[in-house]
Amino acid sequence: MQAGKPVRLRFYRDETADCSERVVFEKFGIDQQLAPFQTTTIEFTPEQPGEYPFRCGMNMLKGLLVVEPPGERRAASSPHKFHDAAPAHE
Ligand SMILES: [Cu+2]
Repeated sequence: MQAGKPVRLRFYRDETADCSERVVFEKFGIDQQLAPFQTTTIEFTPEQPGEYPFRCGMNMLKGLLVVEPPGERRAASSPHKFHDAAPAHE
């Protein structure tokens, strides 16, 4: 993700177990309930670069959202650039 750009995350909860009932992004003040077997969309805009952990309500399931400074990621992650750099093979 890039700082200053809106983020849209879609969580599909593929079970009814209590553990996956909530997703929490503490730094962004998000504590969202996830309905079983449905997709829940979470949107926010990280303004500062950094690493932002997210987790379930019980702190067992975990993930990490990495936010990079504006503009920095573009060159390295461009699918076109990657494609062009690959050797031709036919
Ligand atoms: Cu849990």
